[in-house]
Amino acid sequence: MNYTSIKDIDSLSDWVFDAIKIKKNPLKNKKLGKNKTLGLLFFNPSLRTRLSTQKAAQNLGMNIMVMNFTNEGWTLEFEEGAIMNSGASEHIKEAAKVVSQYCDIIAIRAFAELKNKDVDNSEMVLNGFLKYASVPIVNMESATGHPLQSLADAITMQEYKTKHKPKVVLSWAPHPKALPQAVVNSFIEMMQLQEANFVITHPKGYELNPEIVKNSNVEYNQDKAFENADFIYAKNWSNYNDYGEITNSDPNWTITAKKMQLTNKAKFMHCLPVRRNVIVSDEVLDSENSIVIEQANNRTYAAQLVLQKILENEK
Ligand code: AN0
Ligand code: CP
Repeated sequence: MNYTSIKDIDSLSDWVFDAIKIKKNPLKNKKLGKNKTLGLLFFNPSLRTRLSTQKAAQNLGMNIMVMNFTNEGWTLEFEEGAIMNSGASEHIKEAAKVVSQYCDIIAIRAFAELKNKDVDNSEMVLNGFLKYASVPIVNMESATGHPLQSLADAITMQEYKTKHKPKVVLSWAPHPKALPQAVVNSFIEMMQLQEANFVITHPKGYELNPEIVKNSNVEYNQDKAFENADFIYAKNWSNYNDYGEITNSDPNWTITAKKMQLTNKAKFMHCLPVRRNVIVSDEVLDSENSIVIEQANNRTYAAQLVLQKILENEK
C-alpha cells in the first residue's frame, strides 16, 4: 500500500473517524512499528511535515531516518538511458533500491519546479521512487499533490463544523514567490469526496487543472464567494496556464477582517507557512476564528493513520 494521492483514500469519512480516534489515544499502537524504519527524504524545506511525520512514526514506535537531498544527498538523475556526464551523480534506479534496503517505508517531499508543466505533471521524483523502490511510498508533497495536508484539513473541518453541509471556500491570495498548485489540488480532490457547499474563488486567469477541478464551483468574485461561508481556506498558487508565472499580486485578495465579516463567522484555515499581511492580515490570523495551529497539530494524526494503515497492511 502506498499513500501518494487523495485517490488512495477508500472512505474519507472512515479515515477521518479513525484519525480522530488515534488523536484521543495516540500511543495505543506504540508496538506496531517496533523495529520498522521510516525514511524521510526531503528535496525541499519543511517544518510541519518533517516534525509531524516524525512524531507520528515515534507514536507508533518506529525508527526514523531523515535525509535532506538539498544539501546532503547526491544529485539524482531520473531520465531513463541518460548519459550521466553532467550534474547528477546517481540514478534513481540505484538510489531507490538502496534506500529500500534500509527503510520499511519511504516518505518523499519533492515540490513542483514550476518550469515545465509536463515535467511537473509527470511526477518524476515520486514516480521514480514508486517505480524502483521495493517498499511502500508516502507523498509528503509532490509536484501535484499534498495528500497528508488534505487529510489533516478534513480532520480539522470535521472537528470544527457545526452543520452537516458547511460552506467551504477555497480562496486564492497573493504571494511574492511563485508557489505550486499541490496543496489546492489535493484540497479540491478531498472536498469532492464529502458533502459540502464547496466554492473555489480566484482571479480570472488563475484557473487550475480542469482534470482536478472537474465540476467544482468557481466564483471569480471573492466577496460573493465569502457570503455565508463557514470555512475560509486561503492559499496562493502560481498561474497554471501561464505555467509557474505570477500574473496577479492584487492586495485586494488578501484575507482581511473586513472580508471575514461577509462570512458566517467562518473559521480561517491555511496549511502554513503563511506570509502575514500578504496572504492574511494579522487581525484574522490572530483572531479566535483562526484554526491554523490545530490544523497543523492534525498533521500528526493524519500521518499516523497513514503509517498505521501501511504497517497493518504489510504485516
Ligand atoms: C509550499 C507550497 O505552497 O506548496 C508548501 C506548503 C505546504 N509553500 C511554500 O513554499 C511557501
Ligand atoms: N503545511 C506543510 O506542509 O508545512 P511544511 O512545508 O512546513 O512541512
